[in-house]
Amino acid sequence: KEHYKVLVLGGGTGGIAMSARMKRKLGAENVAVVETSEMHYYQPIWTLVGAGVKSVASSGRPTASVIPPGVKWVKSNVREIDPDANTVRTDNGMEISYQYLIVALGLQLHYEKIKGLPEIDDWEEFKIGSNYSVQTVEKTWSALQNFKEGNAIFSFPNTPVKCAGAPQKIMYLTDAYLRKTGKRATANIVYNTSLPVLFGIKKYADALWEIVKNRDIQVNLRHNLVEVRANKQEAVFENLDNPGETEVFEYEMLHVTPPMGPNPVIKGSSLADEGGWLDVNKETLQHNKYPNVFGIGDCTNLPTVKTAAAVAAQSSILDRTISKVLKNEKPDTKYDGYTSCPLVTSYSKVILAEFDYSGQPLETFPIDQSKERWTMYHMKADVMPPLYWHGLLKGFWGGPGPIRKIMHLGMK
Ligand code: FAD
Ligand code: UQ1
Repeated sequence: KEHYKVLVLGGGTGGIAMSARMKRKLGAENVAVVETSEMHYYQPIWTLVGAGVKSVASSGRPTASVIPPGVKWVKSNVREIDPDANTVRTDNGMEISYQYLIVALGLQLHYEKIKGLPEIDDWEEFKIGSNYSVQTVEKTWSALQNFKEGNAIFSFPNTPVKCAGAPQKIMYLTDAYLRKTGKRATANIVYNTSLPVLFGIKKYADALWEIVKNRDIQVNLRHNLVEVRANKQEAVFENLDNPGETEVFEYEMLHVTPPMGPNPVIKGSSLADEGGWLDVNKETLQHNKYPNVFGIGDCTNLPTVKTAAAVAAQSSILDRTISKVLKNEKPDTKYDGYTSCPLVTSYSKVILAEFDYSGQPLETFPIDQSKERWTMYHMKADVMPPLYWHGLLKGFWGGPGPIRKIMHLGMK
């Protein structure tokens, strides 16, 4: 039986960032991370992979290369967490005990909940794509290139999602692509979302409504994708305001954002809240029942939008919380819910949404970020990837808070 002072579950964005920070604090030999995947992916760039701007290869690096040198990599699946016994069991039969546990297991995609959705190998034939997984993101680009005429349909599920803007970013890129290739006149672009709004924050929603109007994009609120009849190229949506009532849309291209849910390992443990998400304090990220357990990222019940930008801000807070707990002091720094969603609106423009728990914009730059800007596109496409690989994953980038303070010096 192995023992570590700090055990990290999950080697995604939050898990690797925290492994790097814990190594710096406690030494590599005191830290282990459990991750089953051979590859680590920078998921935010998949938006541009689906639109043919970047390659899928550029989004991934071997997990071995992102685990901080000296930190132990347990290459297996977490099967069971027993927080009362401070142990974790893995699929390869290991039992690992810990003094402190950091849970960063992400969320689960549920493509299987959409009735009739074909096997991924057949998606190209059926003109289906999805930017949400490494197996399906290139299918989006195929569907775009194969588009002739008809409906391009984009879905948004009736569950929490990661990066709530991503389901519509690919729609704006599709609009731009079809205009560029002269096919827009014979295309209908339709956004069918389960939400009652286009975007959760009014300032950005207003800007996006203006864009869909100007670009002749149809938005149907409270429409939830429940079935795909691939042979007929039909997508069936349920009207959430009138359950049981469905509407069938023929499509020439379908972009699926799958239903998402909590990680089953958390859901099946006493670490979960009623919904199955990791139950943490929303200011300190310490578990609400087990003081030696902490959480970060998509797996938690933090009431903010799940993004890598949020993970960055959370990583600096959690670092500080753990420092305090190690010294037997009370955690003091407070997470404000910061999250960010670079809303790609064309091949050269981004609206940079940033906000906090209050639902109010919390913008880094002293300019109106609800305007489409090429500077922000450049940031998304060229600045963010190196910031991710060399800043966030190495434990150096804790979100733009300090930059925001400098940028707003002397202003209100
Ligand atoms: P993840 O990075 O998903 O990591 C979870 C890890 O846990 C994975 O490596 C997984 O293999 C591992 N795991 C799961 N179960 C087990 C188990 N039982 N045992 C062992 N390991 C396990 N964010 C932004 O900030 N800006 C954007 O523009 C943006 N765009 C996005 C666009 C798309 C299409 C997608 C899909 C995401 C986007 N995001 C964006 C969101 C961002 O990628 C995630 O919020 C972020 O990666 C969450 O980090 P995490 O550590 O919580 O989870
Ligand atoms: C961010 O910190 C981050 O994580 C590295 C992202 O994920 C890719 C983002 O998309 C954004 C926008 C931020 C916030 C950073 C700045 C400079 C506003």
